[in-house]
Amino acid sequence: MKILSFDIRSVLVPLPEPHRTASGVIEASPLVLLSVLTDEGTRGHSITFTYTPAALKPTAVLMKNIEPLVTGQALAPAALWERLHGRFKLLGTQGLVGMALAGIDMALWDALARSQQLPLHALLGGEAKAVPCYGGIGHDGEADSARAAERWARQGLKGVKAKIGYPTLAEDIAVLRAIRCAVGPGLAVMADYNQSLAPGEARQRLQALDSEGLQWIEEPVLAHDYAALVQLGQRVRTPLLAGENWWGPLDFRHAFNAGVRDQVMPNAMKGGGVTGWLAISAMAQVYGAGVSSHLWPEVSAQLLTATPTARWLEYADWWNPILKNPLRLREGLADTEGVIASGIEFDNDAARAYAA
Ligand code: SMN
Ligand code: MG
Repeated sequence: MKILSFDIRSVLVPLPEPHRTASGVIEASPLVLLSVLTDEGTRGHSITFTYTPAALKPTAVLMKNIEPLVTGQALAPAALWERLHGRFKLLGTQGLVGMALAGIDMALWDALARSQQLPLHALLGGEAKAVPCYGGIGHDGEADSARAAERWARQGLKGVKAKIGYPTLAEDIAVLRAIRCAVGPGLAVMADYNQSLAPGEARQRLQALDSEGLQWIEEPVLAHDYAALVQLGQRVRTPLLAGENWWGPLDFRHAFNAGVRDQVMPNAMKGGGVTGWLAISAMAQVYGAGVSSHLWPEVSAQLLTATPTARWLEYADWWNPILKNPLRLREGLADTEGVIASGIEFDNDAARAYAA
């Protein structure tokens, strides 16, 4: 089977509610929707979330410019990943190039699984398994964070994750306690600093949070300060988690080399698509590290199902408006039963309505 062409669309999908982060408010998801067509008529789809509208068109243009390197080639995603990454060694495969390559890789794997009418996890050799899901909460203060947590709990999610890193530790604690109060003792509560602390302050704040019963504390310090993360992990009892900002298997290798052991959280796009995820998953398996996902719920549900050390899926409904069949949840677990490929198929009317 050969790859014929790309269909690339850019959309801006408004969020149900603005998501406040330490680096600004996300009001809409800038998404590149890629559909690859094969000479046997099979299509494969992927979503590339560019975080900021400023990166939307450049990412779409990059994908279009990479199309001639892919068309006419056999549908062999892992081999193509290797070849394409080879072609971009001089420029580097982080940032927009990495995002475009990952979007292409995810669409090719989707096409391969769809051509065999298999769920992606089955194509990868996995068997159906229960992956617990949690919902994210923005930098919303005490009352609104608690309300958001309650909504996730009502939907049956098994955990909630709050963005913290308020001006004071007291405010961080107040938000986390309000959330715990809202969801009760049965749900996992996670906290995310989004890289906002210097190592010294991180040590003080995280030691104080050790008695809050958190499932994990995410990205307390700069994502690429692996040494600080590992040192912090030796002084804090709560598990630490990072990985959503690590680019491809090589950044994960650096993290494991630095001593990260307990768990990691790849992002299906920054991690290098499906092919990158498989390398990361294999490393995590060798080191005995748990793997949780960051956004990309549909493809991540499939990937975690095929990941030996899978832990949690980060659920988000932001991209549901442009999907025919968004990821289903059953009692707080990702429901991949009956899903073909990654499950991603675009609602074309919606894609037109949100065209950027
Ligand atoms: C996050 C980052 C970027 C966009 C949304 C959410 C966050 C997370 O770090 O872990 O969910
Ligand atoms: Mg995070």
